[in-house]
Amino acid sequence: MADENQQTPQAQLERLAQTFAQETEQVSSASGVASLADAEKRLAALKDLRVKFVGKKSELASLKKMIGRIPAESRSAFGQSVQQSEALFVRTLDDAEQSLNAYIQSARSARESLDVTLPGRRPRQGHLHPITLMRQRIEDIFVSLGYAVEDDREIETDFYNFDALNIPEGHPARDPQDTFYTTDGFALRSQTSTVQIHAMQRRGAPVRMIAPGRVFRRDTPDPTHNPMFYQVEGLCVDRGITMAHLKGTLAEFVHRLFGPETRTRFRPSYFPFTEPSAEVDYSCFSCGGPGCRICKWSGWIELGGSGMVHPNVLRAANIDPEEFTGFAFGLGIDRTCARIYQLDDIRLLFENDVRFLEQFR
Ligand code: 2NL
Repeated sequence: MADENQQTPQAQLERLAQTFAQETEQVSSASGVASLADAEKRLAALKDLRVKFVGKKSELASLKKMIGRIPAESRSAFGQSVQQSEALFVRTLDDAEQSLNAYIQSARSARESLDVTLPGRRPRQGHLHPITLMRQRIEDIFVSLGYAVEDDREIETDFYNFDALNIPEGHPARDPQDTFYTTDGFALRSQTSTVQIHAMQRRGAPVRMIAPGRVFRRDTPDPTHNPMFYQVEGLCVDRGITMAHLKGTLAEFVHRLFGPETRTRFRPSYFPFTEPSAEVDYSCFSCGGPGCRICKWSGWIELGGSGMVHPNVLRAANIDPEEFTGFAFGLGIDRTCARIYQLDDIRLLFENDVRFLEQFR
């Protein structure tokens, strides 16, 4: 400090100019800017330098005040030097600030910029489950034949699951092995006929409807059984309905599903809710008759069960069996699905493995 006080103002100004050059060098060499954060840091440092070198309390400001006390012969030269230094300081600081701001602006816009020519990221698109696709194909056919599509509850009372279907207490089909029961006396529906009983009670006859949906059986899962599966039942009740209507309808159905060359065959059978009853087969969609691996060398594939609605079932739904008759049928959606896609294990449809499912979109 003592040294400094002994310096002449001219020497002091010279030294100040040197210090200024050194300190601004560190922040202003724009080519050395490493990053946006670095540039922002330098800009802040530059503000401090401005206060330090050209601020009101700067050394330069006190040198300016000294001008008046300089001996007259060197006063004007010193005054000019101070002015030149000040102009240099301000210009250097302004230039540095401008180039840092330019750097910051372009770095920010580069960071935020979008290349609109890049290909978009394609969203992974889902697809319908093969059972849903099969159900929709079946629904479309029956809707075009004038049938309504209905659904209803999956948990049922004994009345709808059994009594109304002519399955009285003590009937073997009521075996607790056959379906699932809740602790308060309800049962998971074992066929969608329950939906049709509700619909007949609501709407009366005539009625033409199909009831696709989930049904439950107490089966141990194996390649051809699952305790939960999908079924479609169909029902047509009107005056004068006969077995001929049943055969004609199912023949038309398999024509539309598998092709017009498909034949049907009815075999006598038994169901509590139909009389007479028949199993329905269709000629193999793969070999057309001679036999192949798909139809197990018989030429025929089982479609489902069918028959004329039992008078007791009509009565349970408050329909007079003297006035109305009807036919009904039931077929397994997942079984048909497995056949068409040649799955050797029906459980594959319920494992929700997309690598499997996406083959059938
Ligand atoms: C099968 C057999 C069948 C019915 C379902 C039915 C419905 C009412 C009245 C009478 Cl409301 N019958 N449905 C009739 C015969 C067979 O299903 O093998 N299902 C997979």
